Amino acid sequence: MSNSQETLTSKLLQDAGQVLRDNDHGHYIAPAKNLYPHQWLWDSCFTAIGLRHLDNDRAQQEIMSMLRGQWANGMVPHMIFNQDSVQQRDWGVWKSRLNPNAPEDLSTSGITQPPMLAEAVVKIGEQLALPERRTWYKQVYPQLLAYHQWIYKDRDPHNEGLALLIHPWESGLDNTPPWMAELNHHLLPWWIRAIKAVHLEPVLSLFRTDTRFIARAERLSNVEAMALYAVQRRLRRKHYDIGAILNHSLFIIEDLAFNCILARANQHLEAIAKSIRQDIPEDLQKSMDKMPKTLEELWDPYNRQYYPRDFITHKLLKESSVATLLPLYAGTVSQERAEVLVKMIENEKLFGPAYPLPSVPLESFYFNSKRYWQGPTWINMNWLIIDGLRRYGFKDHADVLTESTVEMIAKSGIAEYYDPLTGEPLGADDFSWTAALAIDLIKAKH
Ligand code: 9WN
Repeated sequence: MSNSQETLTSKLLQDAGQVLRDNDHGHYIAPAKNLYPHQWLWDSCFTAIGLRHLDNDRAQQEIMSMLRGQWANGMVPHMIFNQDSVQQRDWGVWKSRLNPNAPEDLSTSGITQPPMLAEAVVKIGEQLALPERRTWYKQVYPQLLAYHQWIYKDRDPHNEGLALLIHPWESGLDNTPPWMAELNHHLLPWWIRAIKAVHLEPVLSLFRTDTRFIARAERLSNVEAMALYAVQRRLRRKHYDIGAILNHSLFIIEDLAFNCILARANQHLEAIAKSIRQDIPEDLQKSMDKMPKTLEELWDPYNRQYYPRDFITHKLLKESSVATLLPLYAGTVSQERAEVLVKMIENEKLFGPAYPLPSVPLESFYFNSKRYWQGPTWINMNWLIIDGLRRYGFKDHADVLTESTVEMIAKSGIAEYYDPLTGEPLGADDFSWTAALAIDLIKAKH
């Protein structure tokens, strides 16, 4: 590393630490100021993964704080709401207590997010000597186990070995093309169709708060944003009861990103259980064992890539996104398949622009270098894929991507996402998981 690179890296480490301190609400670290005042599930996990290098106790607290929101049925909600009165509007929208499983003493959303918890627990554990690590594992294991049991019980009703999602927010990649294509083709509520038909979309801006903070071109379109709220209201009408939702909703997807993360989370859960000499309950083990085979059902031999699948029709949803590369992180696919994915990363027309990895391949109809999950580069995706590349033995690719990622953040600042063509920062400033994962990419010893 040259002297100037070293200076940039140490400045980035300092800035990243500062962002985490600034976004700290005491018992949890919010994703960013203004736009995201609440606690989000996978944000807290990514944040803890970086925070462990600065303060491992605080990283543990971040996880325990997220687990306060766990429902009686085991679900870990995707958000715990900030209880300040200013934010009441948000939890008023969810009304999670319509469901008897929701906690009494805090307000949460009624859906989940990708299961990054086990990964964060293990990464925190790596910082501890064996006896303390076991104590930590014992502390979280019952809740972690209950969460995985809930995933399979509620979200795999046909015992397929794949989890289904009921809202794009659960995928964490809110307006990702496969979900948006489904939404546009089949599921827009009549009133949004009517507004579209008479070209009145701009009126919808009146109902949005996010675009007060972030340029409109960098967020979801008005139609997408309203459609996602409409889906949320449908879930609320069903009191977030999965039986009722499955009976009525058509918007049910076996999401690729979520299931790849689940595959890896299962491996971590098994390792945690083994280390503290616990047996995974038989039902859960059976479901988890289905994973390598069922993930392979999402492979499309024609386009030679992985896709999400419609739960009801079992049709692959053939719109490509960065999730296509996440089987590398899952670690369950063959070396041969991993090589196909690596070729896509190398391809300049797909995932290889100047500032990779774009959230949508460049040649996709949906690609827009500034629009949220439809083009920009997100650091959590890079982190997951770097981790997968290393485990499949693509060390050089992992090193190159780590370097380009860290350089981009050092040059452009700690943003929510980045333009993959120019490296320009986009979305919220001082974003927690970008800060935390930059720290981890710099500090983690491989
Ligand atoms: C809805 C907090 C979250 C991330 C998601 C990202 C975005 C929320 C939003 O922000 O989603 O959950 O308001 O758009 O898509 O991945 O967890 O950072």
